[in-house]
Amino acid sequence: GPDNDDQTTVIVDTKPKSKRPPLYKVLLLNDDYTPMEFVVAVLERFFGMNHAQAFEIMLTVHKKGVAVVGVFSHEIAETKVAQVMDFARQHQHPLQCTMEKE
Ligand code: TYC
Repeated sequence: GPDNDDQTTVIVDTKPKSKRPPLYKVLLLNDDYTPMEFVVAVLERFFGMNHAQAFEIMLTVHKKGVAVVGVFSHEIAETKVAQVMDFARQHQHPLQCTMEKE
């Protein structure tokens, strides 16, 4: 056409991009050896839960194998995972904590 002589495809103003940063779920995994009270203490110490909340989430992990314990920015999620893994290692418990993009 007169304004597009070579008939190149022109895309005008696609969806406006709302640049929200991605969020990451922090997951706690069950195992057969970490004491229940240690997991409760982890959830209180690093995830700001009260004792009742922490006990409830610990039982969910114990019964279902895994639970989301929080949702954070990439940097905060990485810090939480590192804190939990360090604390578990210091106490020689095999507790595993991971993160995944929401
Ligand atoms: N399954 C463990 C036990 O019976 C308790 C436990 C709960 C371990 C949650 C890990 O993320 C966990 N002692």
